[in-house]
Amino acid sequence: IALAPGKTLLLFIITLHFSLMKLLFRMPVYKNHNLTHNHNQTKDGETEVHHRPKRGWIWNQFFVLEEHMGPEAQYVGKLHSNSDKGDGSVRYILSGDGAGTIFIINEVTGDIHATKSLDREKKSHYVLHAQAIDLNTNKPLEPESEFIIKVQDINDNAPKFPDGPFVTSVPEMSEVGTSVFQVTATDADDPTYGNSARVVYSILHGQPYFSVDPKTGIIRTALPNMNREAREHYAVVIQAKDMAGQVGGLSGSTMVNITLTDVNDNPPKFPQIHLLLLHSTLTVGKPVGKIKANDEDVGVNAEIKYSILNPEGASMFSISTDKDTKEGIISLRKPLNYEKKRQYTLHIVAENTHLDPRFSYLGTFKDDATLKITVGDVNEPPVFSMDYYIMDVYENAQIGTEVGAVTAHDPDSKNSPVR
Ligand SMILES: [Ca+2]
Ligand SMILES: [Ca+2]
Ligand SMILES: [Ca+2]
Ligand SMILES: [Ca+2]
Repeated sequence: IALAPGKTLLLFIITLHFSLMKLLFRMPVYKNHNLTHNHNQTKDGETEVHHRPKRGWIWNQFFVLEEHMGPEAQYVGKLHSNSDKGDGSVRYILSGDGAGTIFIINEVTGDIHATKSLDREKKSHYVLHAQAIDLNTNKPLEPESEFIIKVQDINDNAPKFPDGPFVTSVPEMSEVGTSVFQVTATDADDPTYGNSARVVYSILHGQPYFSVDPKTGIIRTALPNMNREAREHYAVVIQAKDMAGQVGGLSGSTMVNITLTDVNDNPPKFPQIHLLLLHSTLTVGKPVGKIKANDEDVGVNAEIKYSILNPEGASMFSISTDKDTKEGIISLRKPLNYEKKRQYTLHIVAENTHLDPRFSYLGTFKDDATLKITVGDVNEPPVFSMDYYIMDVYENAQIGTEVGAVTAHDPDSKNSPVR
């Protein structure tokens, strides 16, 4: 912008004059007693100096330390006008938050003290107004100014887990590092100053099975092949410590109850060889016996389908699964004929219906058993007292081992057990 030479000169003079006025008459001289309060520590531990703007005749911010326990009132700062010649003709007046109750000013010297212990977590700053009055003229020496007394944080609050304890789960056999749960601690101290609210997580109880990320609080599995069938429940205790986890920090802890959920990593297994004695008058279509394969898993992972493999057995008997007991229920397809056939052999297979391809390397998830069926005659003594009997023999039992007793009675001799 092109200006006439005279005009440029005039602007310069006005600027210079204004600056001189500020230097001579308006320069603030009020100091906070504790210079360290002018420094704010950043989260990374670096110290940066805050140059407070000099507005009007006072600094716009004072600091007072919270939870002050000393016998004397805590010095906050001083109001002072350059027009104060020290002859007692100036009165300093404080108004606003806590003026006259918490913050007391010496009207002559301008010294401000805090008379009570303050809690930053209840109220972090106070907005006040300052006036300087000339007693001779009863007029303000300075324009009324607003300033803030900021309550400086100390680390007087331990981290807390307000929502704990927690309940969660993770599938068994999960890969190491699988995320299970995230805990978050709260710390009421000032998150913007120092490390009073800077929390680090650690695991107090639950190793070596689980770990926790020190920064995020994410709990992960830490051990491979964690087996629900061996151990299902874990009580993990997580600690949060402020001061970035350093010695002297305050800490709080919470419990995370972790349950391993089931995956299908166990095949069904027949524990025994079965013998079945049948009454020859049994009805077609009705259950005549049952057989059970055990599966260490639960829910769908333990669901079993039974089938009869040999055609001779399958033509005479059928098998279905009892949904509640997971037993194989054997029924007759055709009437028994004691005179024609008294022995049957069933080759029965039990297999899981919900397979997990991750565990196919463990085998086929099926097991088979042989069931020997003997048909008893109703017309001849001894008479069976029940429709059928199951006698179980452990697979590795020695030949000749007693496998069970059939309770029966002979009509001719009283209550003599028959073996
Ligand atoms: Ca704290
Ligand atoms: Ca605090
Ligand atoms: Ca299973
Ligand atoms: Ca399992």
